[in-house]
Amino acid sequence: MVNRSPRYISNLTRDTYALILAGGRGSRLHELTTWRAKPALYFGGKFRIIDFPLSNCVNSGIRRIGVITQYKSHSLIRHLVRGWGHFKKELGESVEILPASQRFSENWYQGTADAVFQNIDIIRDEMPKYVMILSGDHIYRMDYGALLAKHAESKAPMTVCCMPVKCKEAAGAFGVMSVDENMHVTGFEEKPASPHPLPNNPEMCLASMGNYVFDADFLFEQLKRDAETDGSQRDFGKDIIPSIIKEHTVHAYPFDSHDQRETYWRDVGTLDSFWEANMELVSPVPALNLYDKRWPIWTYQEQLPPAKFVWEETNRTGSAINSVVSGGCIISGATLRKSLCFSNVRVHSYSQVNESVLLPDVEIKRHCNINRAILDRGCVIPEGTTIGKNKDEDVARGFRVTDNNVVLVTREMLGLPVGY
Ligand code: ADQ
Ligand code: ADP
Repeated sequence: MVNRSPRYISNLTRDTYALILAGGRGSRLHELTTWRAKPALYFGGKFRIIDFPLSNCVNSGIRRIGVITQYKSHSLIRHLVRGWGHFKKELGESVEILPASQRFSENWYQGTADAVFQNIDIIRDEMPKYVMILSGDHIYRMDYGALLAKHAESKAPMTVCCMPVKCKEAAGAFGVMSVDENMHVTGFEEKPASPHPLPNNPEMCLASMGNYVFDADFLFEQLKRDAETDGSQRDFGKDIIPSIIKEHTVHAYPFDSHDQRETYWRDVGTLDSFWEANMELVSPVPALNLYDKRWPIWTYQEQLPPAKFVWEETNRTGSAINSVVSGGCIISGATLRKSLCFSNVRVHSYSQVNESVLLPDVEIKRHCNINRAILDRGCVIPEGTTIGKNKDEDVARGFRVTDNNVVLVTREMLGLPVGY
């Protein structure tokens, strides 16, 4: 039986520095991440992906956070400054932005371990007992306090968060591990072509979520050792974990969602999975509860007027069915079904929008018919346009159509200037 003092968890979270890795491109999202890093991508009607790990930290009581940025970080940094810049150092809180700035060498961040190594002095200054390394790429709600408690009790110097994933989904996509009966990691392969299945289920394997907890001193030693190892790609999944498990005990922590209805964790690494995860939110009872006041997802809130729905004549309805509509939107004489509108979207009369994700500042002119589309920020769809009905036509117009027939349209594809 574990003996826990009343302040056990709060002492652990206070002793922790969280580092969110937010420098990756997310190349399978194609043009959606041409101008922004994947963690800056919009999600769920008003959030960006990075808001999820950040909110998990705050809701778990971890208030010292560093965000490591590299690739196309402008919109990410702007969001962090506007939405997460209010932490007070004098209260022991901080969200620090750590861009690649060639502090230790002439190189930008190489792998993920190098990105942490190049900030080692900044982390040391915080004097944490534990360092939590989190992927900035995923949508999930997780109580990191429970994870820290398990880490401290296991006495292992490193813990890797994991969850069962279908082998065919994990192949080439996730780090896959094997564990013994004590949940100690006995094997780890980064993105294997044929993942090692679970002993009791040949179709499933144990995937790493890319979230780790380290005893701080142990992490510093391992990063230094890795930096001195020839041939290392300076990556947690490729180098650090496979090498540590040979000599040290590494604990595996199975992820149990904060939301007990389902273990909700989405990678949204492809256009199809991004579209699907957004579509899940417009179902009557989605697996991800964004309305849970005990686990709020915080974000930058622009000051906007309320969403407005305008109905003018008998044959024109301004309505939204099974949809999510954010502030500043005007749906006028148009019908939205199973769709998400981010801030400041305008949909004009006689237009129909079905199963679509409209990012901020999109405008759909009159008499349009939009289906299974992702419209990037600032797209203006000309009057009378039909999207998502004829694949060849969409491709001929320069739109990207996925295998699942989801159509991505960006400002560039419409001939509009980028940098909106
Ligand atoms: P991936 O997510 O494919 O696999 P990677 O591309 O290294 O690995 O990205 C990990 C995180 O680091 C992401 O949040 C990304 O944004 C960020 N990142 C990538 N390169 C970076 C850099 N140079 N500087 C700063 N940040 C960077 C990882 C693990 C797998 C695990 C999956 C779970 O390696 O073992 O299964 O996450 O999704
Ligand atoms: P439509 O293409 O549907 O005719 P409009 O741009 O003319 O679109 O807007 C239709 C309706 O939307 C207006 O009659 C008004 O009720 C509402 N609307 C448009 N802009 C605004 C605004 N700035 N403030 C309040 N309501 C507006």
